Amino acid sequence: MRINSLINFLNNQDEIDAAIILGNHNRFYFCNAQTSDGILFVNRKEAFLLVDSRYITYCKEAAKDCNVILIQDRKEQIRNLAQECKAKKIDMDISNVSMEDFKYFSSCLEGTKLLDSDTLESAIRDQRAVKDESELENIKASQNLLDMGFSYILKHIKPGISELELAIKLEFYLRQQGAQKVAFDFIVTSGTKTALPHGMPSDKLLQAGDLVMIDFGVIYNNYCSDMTRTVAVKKASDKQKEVYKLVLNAQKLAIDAIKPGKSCKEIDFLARNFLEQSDFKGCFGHGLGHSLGLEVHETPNLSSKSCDIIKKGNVFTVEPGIYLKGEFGVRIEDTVFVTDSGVQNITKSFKEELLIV
Ligand SMILES: [Mn+2]
Repeated sequence: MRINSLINFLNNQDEIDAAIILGNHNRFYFCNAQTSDGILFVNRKEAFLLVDSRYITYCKEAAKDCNVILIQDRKEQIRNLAQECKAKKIDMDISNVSMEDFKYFSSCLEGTKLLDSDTLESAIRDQRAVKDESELENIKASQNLLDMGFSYILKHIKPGISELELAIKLEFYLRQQGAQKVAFDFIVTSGTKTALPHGMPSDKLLQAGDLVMIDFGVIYNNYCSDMTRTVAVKKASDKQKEVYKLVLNAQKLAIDAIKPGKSCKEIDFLARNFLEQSDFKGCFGHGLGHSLGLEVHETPNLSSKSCDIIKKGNVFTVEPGIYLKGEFGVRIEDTVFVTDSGVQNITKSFKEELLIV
């Protein structure tokens, strides 16, 4: 019944008579059909999903709460839908839409203005930020695969294996366990490369004394997961252990403070300020975390620039790090669900101290 929320939205807007949604994730979110192409047209009464012959049979079965229509003359069909509901202004969801698409849709309409305001997008973003029970279950199942993957890959971390081989082994295992695909290119780095927050795996071989940073995520049942662990190969220095402990404490400080009503900004500040007060000032450059769901990066973000207030049903990654150029880096990333009074941490992999494997 998610379409109803769009219909209600339109009925509460004086300036918008209908909406066009092109982005794959938003389209899927509202009509439950997974296609790489299609148009969702919603007016104040009902919704129409326009798809081509590749998807028509599937969508007639899978799509919920909308009229599924075969695309024949796209231009004419869009114009007719706008005219039938006497729309003067149509707002287009421009997230994931090119300028070219926007111009094309504008040219389809006669006597109807196509808007590119942020009103529709922000309403959709706000709705998607609050996950329902089934979404939480899917994210948990997706994260569960990562916890299995981490246990699996620990067995393969040893001197002489390359970063790339570890990344490939991990991906292959996760696919075997049922992941639809990876949510992003895995980050598997070692030694001084761990000081790059988003380094890419190479044929570099692991050595005793290296830290290994593994940041990975998959899509399961259309929902993303994302986690990071940093471990040591065979031995760890006191400095590596100290930095690990600091990052872990910064993460715990933030996780313990997350609850409905707090601002995203203040959670970011808690972890950031804690690390700034340490001997490793200025070594944490990126945001503390992001939301995830159908996409691996969704809003709200736990960042110093965010103006969002935390709500029950939000999902956040919490991923502080310390990066020491030319030496090593440590990042620890968990995913938490916001409950009535705090959070539920769904990342179960061990993190209490720097693992030496
Ligand atoms: Mn992340």
